[in-house]
Amino acid sequence: MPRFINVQAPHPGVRLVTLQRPEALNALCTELLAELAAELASAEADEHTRAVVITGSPKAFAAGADIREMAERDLVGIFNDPRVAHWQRIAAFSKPLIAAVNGYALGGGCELVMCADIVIAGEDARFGQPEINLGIIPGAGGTQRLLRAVGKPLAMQMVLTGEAISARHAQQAGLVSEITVPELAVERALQLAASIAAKAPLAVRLAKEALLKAGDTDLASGLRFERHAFTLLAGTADRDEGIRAFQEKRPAQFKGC
Ligand code: DAK
Repeated sequence: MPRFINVQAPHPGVRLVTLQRPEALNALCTELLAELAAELASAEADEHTRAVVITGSPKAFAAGADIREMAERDLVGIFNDPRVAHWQRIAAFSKPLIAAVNGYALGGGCELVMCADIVIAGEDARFGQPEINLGIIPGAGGTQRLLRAVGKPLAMQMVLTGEAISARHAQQAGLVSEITVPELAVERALQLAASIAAKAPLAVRLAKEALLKAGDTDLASGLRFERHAFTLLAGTADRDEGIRAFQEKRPAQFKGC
């Protein structure tokens, strides 16, 4: 049984993962990260899981890496840090990952948000990379993904000052897709996850892969990938079903083949 996460299945095809370490504002200790990485690996392997929502508590999505744990690691400890592998597994999750964020999303918490594909924020959420206040820099992709998400000036401002930004600012900057009242962030994220879960799984998978390509390759290579992915989907039964359902004016029943 995981200790620091709770997993529910509120809709068919949807898993809701809640970080549960309230005494430390969901600080991402190694054990929590290991549980999260294992849960995503299980969701990855389960063909019935089509989307995952990750959330925290009303006060904190996650307040970053566990600073107490970090204090115990010297250079060699950081060199052999088991968290690196957990983060890599989390970032490599191939199914849609939706973050529902309330309260603090700081340091590793903000980096976890940036591993998500869609971000719903309660209007009280705060996003920041305060590592500079500890004499370090972001270590789970914060310098790379933040710059790609919000552009150079704001990424520099956040990383160099450590100052957090509001949900509204994060949305304007491109870090957040939608804002809700805090009580509805999870519900809205689940609604989107349920909608995605009803789509053709192979199309969803290739759409995510193609969109992610846009962030890390040149335009010509990205367009080539899109073309190949588009062509591949022409051979699926779900594409035939989608087109037929449109013509017959009924909802499509996708099967994942
Ligand atoms: N780690 C451990 N405990 C934390 C914590 C954290 N990040 N954040 C909060 N807590 C604990 C507090 O110590 C306190 O515990 P007690 O004293 O009650 O035992 C409890 O949670 C409640 O916190 P506060 O009393 O401080 O609550 P406040 O409302 O006053 O303040 C706050 C909330 C979020 C503003 C404040 O707690 C805060 O500033 N927290 C630290 C935020 C922070 O600096 N985060 C960045 C950490 S560095 C890597 C991957 C990732 C990373 C690095 C490497 N590799 C793979 C190599 C990431 C690094 C980071 O995230």
